[in-house]
Amino acid sequence: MSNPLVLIVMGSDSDLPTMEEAAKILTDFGVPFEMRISSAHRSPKRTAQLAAEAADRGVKLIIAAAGMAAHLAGVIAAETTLPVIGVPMGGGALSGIDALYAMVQMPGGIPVATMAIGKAGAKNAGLFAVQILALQHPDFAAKFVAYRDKMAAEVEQKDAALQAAKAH
Ligand code: RP5
Repeated sequence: MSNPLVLIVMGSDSDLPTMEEAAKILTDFGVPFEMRISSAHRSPKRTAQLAAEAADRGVKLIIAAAGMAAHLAGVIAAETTLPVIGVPMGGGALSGIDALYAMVQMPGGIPVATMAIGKAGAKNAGLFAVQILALQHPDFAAKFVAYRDKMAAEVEQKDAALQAAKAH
């Protein structure tokens, strides 16, 4: 995509199935985004360059996903003044707790808005990105309100189905 508002960077192609959850949300809301694979450890120079150039390309925020010793979001945050949303990947010997701790424990001065581990975090990263963009894009704001209303209606429907099943 030539003019992405959101840049999704992940440390490995093994993160892609999880990060598709963020991509799905951005696609549903009509947010232009770009997905890249770049590692804080395996390709540090390219990662730094991606982050440093993002703002000049029109990107408004970056979603960074990594597992294990997950430095990607912090490294990216250090190279840009754009807001960075971090998604710790599950898996590995410590099931994502390692990535969560690495990502969430940023030293004061360089924030990373860290989401939950895995697919829920990836989905919420997409939604959080929409919320930030909605501050300046009324169309995204309207879609976000509709999304929330739909979610609430679905819960009510599920409750109604439960009550109906119990009545039999
Ligand atoms: C991290 O190491 C990646 O973000 C990935 O979650 C994890 C494992 O990478 P692979 O060995 O599967 O490429 O840098």
